[in-house]
Amino acid sequence: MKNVTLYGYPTSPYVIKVGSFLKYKNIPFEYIPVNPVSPIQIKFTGQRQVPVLKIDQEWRKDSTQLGIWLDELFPEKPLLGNNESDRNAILLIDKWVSDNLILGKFRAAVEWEKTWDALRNGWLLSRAVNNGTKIPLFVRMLWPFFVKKAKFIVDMVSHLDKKESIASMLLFYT
Ligand SMILES: N[C@@H](CCC(=O)N[C@@H](CS)C(=O)NCC(=O)O)C(=O)O
Repeated sequence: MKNVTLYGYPTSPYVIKVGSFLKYKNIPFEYIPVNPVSPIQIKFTGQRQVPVLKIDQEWRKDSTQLGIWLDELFPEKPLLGNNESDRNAILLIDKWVSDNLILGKFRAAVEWEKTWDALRNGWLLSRAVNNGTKIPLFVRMLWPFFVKKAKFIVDMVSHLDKKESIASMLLFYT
């Protein structure tokens, strides 16, 4: 039996994606919440990006690559289907989820259309983070502003095609 550990910020959709892969494949794993303010739990990786998946002594990152890795190590219940054409279709859907669906949510956190909704969402996220790893109350209060300014989110959103409205991007993400 392999030792599987998933490390991630409690609010990361990419972490939830990999957690879903593991659950779908019935692979027992330990989840270690990572503190986004000071990610000491993944210090051993020398970087800050989650999800990080550790299987026995090896660790890797990037949700799509992690799905491919899981299928290689645990071929039961393949995530990528049973033939080339299924695999290509599934990878296309996965790319849409990663690049559009998830990024639509990130975009709403950066481009506040309704201030109170954005604040409320930010505070809800801070509660989820605090449930995993404790963060000070004043940091929780400021969380919507940290998310709005978070470099990796701002960078990802800056590459988005803005022709589609946020409302339309989020239609499928409620
Ligand atoms: N392409 C990556 C994206 C992962 C990602 O952007 N993770 C965010 C959390 S949602 C992160 O760790 N950001 C912190 C950073 O990159 O410094 C994946 O699919 O896993």
